[in-house]
Amino acid sequence: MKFSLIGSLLLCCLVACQSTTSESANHSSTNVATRVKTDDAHPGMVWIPGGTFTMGTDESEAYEQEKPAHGVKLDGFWMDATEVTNQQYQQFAEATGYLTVAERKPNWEEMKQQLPEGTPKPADDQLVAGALVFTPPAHPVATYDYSQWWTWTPGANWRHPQGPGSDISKHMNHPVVHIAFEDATAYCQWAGKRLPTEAEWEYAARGGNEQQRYAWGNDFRPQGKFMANTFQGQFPNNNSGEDGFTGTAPVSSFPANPYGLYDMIGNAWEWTSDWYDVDAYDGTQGKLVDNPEGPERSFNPQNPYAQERVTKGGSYLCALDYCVNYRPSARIGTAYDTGMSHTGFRCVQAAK
Ligand SMILES: [Ca+2]
Ligand SMILES: [Ca+2]
Repeated sequence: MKFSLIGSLLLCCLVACQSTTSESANHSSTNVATRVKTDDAHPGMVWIPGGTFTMGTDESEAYEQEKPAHGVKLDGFWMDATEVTNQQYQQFAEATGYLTVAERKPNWEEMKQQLPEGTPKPADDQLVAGALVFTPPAHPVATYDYSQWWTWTPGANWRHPQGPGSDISKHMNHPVVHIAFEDATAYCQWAGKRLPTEAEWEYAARGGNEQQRYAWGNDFRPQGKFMANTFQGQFPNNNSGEDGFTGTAPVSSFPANPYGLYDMIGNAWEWTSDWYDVDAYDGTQGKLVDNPEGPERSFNPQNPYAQERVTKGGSYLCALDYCVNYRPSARIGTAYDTGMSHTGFRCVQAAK
């Protein structure tokens, strides 16, 4: 068995990146003039001007949970220019003594609320602190079975991303990972900020490029250039690292979008404050929704017991032959209490 029982239980709480959509070709790119605005009162942040945009997509190859495209109106806000880094999270942890979910012994009473009724309690020696680490198999595997590459790893957390024996000392400018929803929320509150809503995140990621497939245009690699840290090769067993990185990359290793935001697409998935409901956009067609804050509850028939929040942007593990979630409209649910080696976040702040 590759997994302990507890790891298998936790995997029940995960949503798979769904199998591939095929890639569109021969699109053209649109250049949008850069309009980065910063100020001294918001260090490390950029201003996202208010406005309206089209959220979601009607693209035939997109996943159903991204449809229909609909109008959204947003107030302006400040947003961290980069994913929160290990260095920044360390400052928070040292200042507050905060322990992330992955650093705490699991609470069975809380866990079982997200599992099918009657799920047996694991042995006490398996209820240990840990997280899910991407562990590529040595050979091709069926891409519907994510237990083939996610390994429950006792001792894995943001300080030890690959488990005991690994550390972040040479990766302080990489995005912090193994961050559960409450870990991200706690950091943002400490910093006087909050998590973005899904609408804010998607609007910011688009950078003013309306309804283009990718955040930077319609070509995945304009002029052959990689625009984000994703996965090249055969997922999950052969990561060629053609873009320069097989794992996370230092933040801002790839070009910023027109608002001055780095790595909205790829590198680490990013938490938003919205509950994940696959039907969240039902009934929105033709409407202009004002500053939406998401649905009232989590709803995902593929993962009916989990309480999921929306994560956005894809990661270094999103591949052309699997997942294709490195698009602004892409959205998946992630169990709020799950830390994974590809999940991080950034914060926003209201205008003031
Ligand atoms: Ca990569
Ligand atoms: Ca990201």
